[in-house]
Amino acid sequence: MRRFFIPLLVGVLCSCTTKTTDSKPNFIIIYADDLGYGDVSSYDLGTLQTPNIDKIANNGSRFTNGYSSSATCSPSRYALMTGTYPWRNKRAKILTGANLIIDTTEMTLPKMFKEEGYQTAIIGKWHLGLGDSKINYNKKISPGPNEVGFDFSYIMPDTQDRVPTVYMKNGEVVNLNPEDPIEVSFEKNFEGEPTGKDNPELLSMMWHHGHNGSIVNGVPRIGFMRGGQDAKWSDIDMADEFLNQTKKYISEVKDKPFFLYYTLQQPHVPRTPHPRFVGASGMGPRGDAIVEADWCIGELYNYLEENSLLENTVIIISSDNGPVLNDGYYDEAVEKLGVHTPSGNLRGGKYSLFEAGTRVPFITYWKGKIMPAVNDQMVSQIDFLNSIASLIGSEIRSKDGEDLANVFFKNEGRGRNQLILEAQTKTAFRKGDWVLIPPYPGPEKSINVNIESGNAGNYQLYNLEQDISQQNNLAENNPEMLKEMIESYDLIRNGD
Ligand code: NG6
Ligand code: CA
Repeated sequence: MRRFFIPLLVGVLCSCTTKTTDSKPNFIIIYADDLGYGDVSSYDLGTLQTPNIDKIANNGSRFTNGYSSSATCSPSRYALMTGTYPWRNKRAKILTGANLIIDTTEMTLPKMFKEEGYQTAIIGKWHLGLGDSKINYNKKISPGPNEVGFDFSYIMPDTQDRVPTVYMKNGEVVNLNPEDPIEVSFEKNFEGEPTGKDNPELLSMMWHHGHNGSIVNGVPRIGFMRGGQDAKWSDIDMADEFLNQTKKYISEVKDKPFFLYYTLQQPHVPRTPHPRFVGASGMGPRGDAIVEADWCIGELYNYLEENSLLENTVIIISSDNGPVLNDGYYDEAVEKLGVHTPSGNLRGGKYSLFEAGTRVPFITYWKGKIMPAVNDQMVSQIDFLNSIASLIGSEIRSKDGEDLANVFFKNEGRGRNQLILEAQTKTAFRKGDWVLIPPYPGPEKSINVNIESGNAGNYQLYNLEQDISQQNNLAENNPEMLKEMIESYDLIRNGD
């Protein structure tokens, strides 16, 4: 007996303290910004062509009922990182120069990966806030991505349309000259600095609403900035910069499992495709920026293939929220759209409680492991944490996520039965094929962005199986279903 006991004990101890990482696949989540359900051509709902995403989608699982958690950016990103509904966190709204909205004690996707022996990185847009007091860009800023689980971060702090227009690497502004410190304000301009509002003659892109603060590279931004001249990014080179950073990162870490969160800036405003993509779509800068993003994804795919990493890397592609055309600049997105339909056959778009706010392109790919299929199960980005944890052997589970590892990575089994959807702090509810939108005050359509908000005086109830475009409100004629939906919705919203 004794002879067997000791090796067994050693074996048990080893498995608890040092986790084996040999067989663990790498993970890359490619997260686009404002890419619509109809913007990816494999979905066959629009006319824009995205051949590189299609190649991945057609050889992996292409989800037709895949959701972001919110119809705007920061809340969706918060939910993806934490597996927690954004409406539970009062600070999970669209951020502008805000502090970090993830508690550093909270479990996150990258932290889970780290516990499993992974190396972790974010390259691209962050938009979850930085620091815990007034931000000083001239010093190392903490907490940020590195304090919530990323070993390496190379980020745009908020969005491309907000100051400061600088990259940050591991908490520090890249290329900052200490003799030319950065000052940032979202309240008032710095004396003597031109703005989009007062100096239209300096602009290469005109603002439509908001976006009339400091001018960088001829583009007016949200907020005011002074100094940091050497650190300012080049907008047209941003896609190449993030792509090159991802390749560099992979080349450095590829011998051990890694998680890379590659968060593209496209096609969020300002849309500034590199000149080699200008005119590529025939739809103006928005279409061209999507073609550019598609190219980046193709380049990354090729890089993985060339380095024999494809077989052991799970690739996920999705978007943080639905599409918008005019989001604050005159950039011909509306005029040159032609017959393309960024929202596909769905109603609404970015900011909206209707389906196109949160139902987004949603693709999982794992060469040789995920058999190609179109999957109609309901899934959400909020489920990534639990599902990936389950796949790689972690017991960590989040508050609101479900373990859909079989659905995501095997194309087997059932997805969610119900899901709360969020748009600008308002919530809707999907259960089965039914969607409930509670009454909300406010305009039915935002005049500036020209998107239906989902606000209405009465309850709205839609059946997506019969009416995917949400044209027929069935609330009045289906009092029992309405009651059932309200009860299920209240149970989650009012639960702890
Ligand atoms: C809004 C901006 C919009 C966009 C959005 C964030 C105005 C008028 N509108 O406040 O242009 O930047 O914030 O988009 O300033 S998101 O995809 O990051 O949520
Ligand atoms: Ca977004």
